[in-house]
Amino acid sequence: MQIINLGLLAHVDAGKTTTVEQMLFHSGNLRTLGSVDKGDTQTDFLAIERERGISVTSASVEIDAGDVQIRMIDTPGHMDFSGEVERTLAVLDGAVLIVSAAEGIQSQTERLWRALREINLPTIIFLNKVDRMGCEPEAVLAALQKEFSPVIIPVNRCVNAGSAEVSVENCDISEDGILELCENDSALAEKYLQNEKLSPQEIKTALVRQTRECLAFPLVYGAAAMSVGIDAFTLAIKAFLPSKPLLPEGAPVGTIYKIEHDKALGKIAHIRLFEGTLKNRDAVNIFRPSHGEAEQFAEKITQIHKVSGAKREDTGVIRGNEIAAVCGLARAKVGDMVGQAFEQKNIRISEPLFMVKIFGADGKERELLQAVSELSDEDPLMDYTWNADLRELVIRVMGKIQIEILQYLFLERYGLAVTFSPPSVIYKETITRRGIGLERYTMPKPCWAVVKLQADPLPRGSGYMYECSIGESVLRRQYRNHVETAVAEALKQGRLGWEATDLKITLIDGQDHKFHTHPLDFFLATPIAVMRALEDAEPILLEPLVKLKLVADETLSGRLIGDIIEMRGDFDNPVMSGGKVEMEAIVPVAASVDYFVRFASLTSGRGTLNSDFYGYKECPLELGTTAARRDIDPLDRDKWILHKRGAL
Ligand SMILES: Nc1nc2c(ncn2[C@@H]2O[C@H](COP(=O)(O)OP(=O)(O)OP(=O)(O)O)[C@@H](O)[C@H]2O)c(=O)[nH]1
Ligand SMILES: [Mg+2]
Repeated sequence: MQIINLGLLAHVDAGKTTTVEQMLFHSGNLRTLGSVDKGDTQTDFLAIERERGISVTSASVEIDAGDVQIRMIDTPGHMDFSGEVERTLAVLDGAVLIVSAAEGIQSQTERLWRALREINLPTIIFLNKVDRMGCEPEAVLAALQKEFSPVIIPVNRCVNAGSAEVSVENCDISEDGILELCENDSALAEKYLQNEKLSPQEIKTALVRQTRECLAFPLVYGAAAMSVGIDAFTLAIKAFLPSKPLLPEGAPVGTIYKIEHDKALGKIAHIRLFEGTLKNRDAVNIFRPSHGEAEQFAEKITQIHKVSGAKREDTGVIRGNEIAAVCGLARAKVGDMVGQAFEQKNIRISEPLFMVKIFGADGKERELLQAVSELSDEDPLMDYTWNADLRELVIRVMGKIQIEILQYLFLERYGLAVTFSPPSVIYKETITRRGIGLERYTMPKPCWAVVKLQADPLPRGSGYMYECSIGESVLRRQYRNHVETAVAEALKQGRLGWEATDLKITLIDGQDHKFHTHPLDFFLATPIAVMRALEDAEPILLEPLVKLKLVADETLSGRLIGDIIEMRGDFDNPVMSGGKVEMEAIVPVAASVDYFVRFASLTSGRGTLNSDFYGYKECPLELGTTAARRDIDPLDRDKWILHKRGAL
């Protein structure tokens, strides 16, 4: 038996959920066809998804397609739930990028394409909604070939596109397509140049090979809601994407990509196994990536379910290359590795740029914290801080839709009627020159931890790096690990109150004491050294920027330029054509939060505005915001030491 674990990715409303439903139906795996508009599909099974007609979490179903089992993971398309997509990417053998023939390439389509190319995942494109009046499938294909890759090659064609009578038929690969394939295959090119005719089989073989090597991308036209192109699509998945064998035995190696909480079953971890098997009652080692050495602990499996939409079947076993829901892993988190630690590539599609305070759970703080901790196990990007003194809970979020969904979840799942403060922007901070931080924690005895750190600035977007330049003879390995862990933790709140990034910290000296060092002394001393190094290195604010793409009536160009300047933005030369102006601008998130509403009213709803996270850039202190320290400042040294020693 062969398996393909396949992700369906697209911008919001492109038709992912509809396509999965149709595939289930066409393959005979579903008796009655559901629809998003009626709210009865297999993969949008949460009440909120059915009510609102959008997917909020990823959901998977299995399709028996003859000799291949296709596990399809339907992902949410709204940018606010990009984290859910990121996590799914880690467990796929192939991907389908759905593009709507009516709306064309959207910012989210671009982000997803970039992510797919970065992790080198074989990809098919499904060009959906070819029935929509006024759609131009050929123009969207041309745009895809221009923006994404010239080796996007249609394997079928539409008849009567743009009408309810649309149908698709198989076709040979075009001359242009063959030429593109030849670009990547010199043997094929040679044969073609010598005027030998290439057989359809040879061309197909080349396309299969190049798809699997991520050099070519087959494209299928269809209209999922009209049941058009579904069989061609299923055939393309089987023909072009790589499948994996079912591995019935061996030591397990896998990844947890999704966590759910069920009232009856407790925590449920969705696992993709790459190798080996797991069974009921197995004890399994879980590894958590962290700075320093991976954390490790053992858990016992209580149940294993095969999942299809909302349905679960108790199978008691998961085999290599399968995906299943595993119960009993009480401490598991998304991103944990199962069986053994291995190198995992993390992809960031989007990041939470806002934070909000949660109100309204007076007297129910314990329940609120429990709820937030469960929700953040499910979505690690939504981390939270609880300030016990101010009794204030702050979470990080992607955007407004996520806040609405969270509000619903708090009420529905936990009976908590909460409200949120307006979102405020998450800044970061970095340093502008080399800084040194030394802490000698040798009094009051018993204690002994000396830590000397060096902080160096790195280019924008590099993130955080750590190096240890001292060996065993200077400081024992155990303590060097403590320093590394504590540095990463301390950098979450720099001197301006924000996460410190784009810098490198090097441990350049240290000392422990054979008798006096208490096992946790380095956790106490390191944050002080970190803060001193940051202070010495002259911290500055970084603010998040977005790239806006604006298209509006030509007569509005002056107004748009005025708006961008007012938002402290930079813009490229506006391009005028056909009575429209098209412009790209980079603007601070803080200044542009409400711009979507203003733009819609300025253009009377006839303009289009796309925004995409661009990165962080230096920002003068007076234009940004510093954040209050959420706990005791390590540079308030006496208080910090007392606090850390548990005396406060
Ligand atoms: N005309 C037309 N409408 C379609 C087609 N496919 C889907 N739709 C409609 O488009 C809307 C969105 O479809 P979904 O399947 O929910 O899209 P999605 O990509 O899963 O959306 P999210 O999960 O919210 O990102 C629904 O109203 C569908 O009925 C199609 O081929 N033609
Ligand atoms: Mg959906």
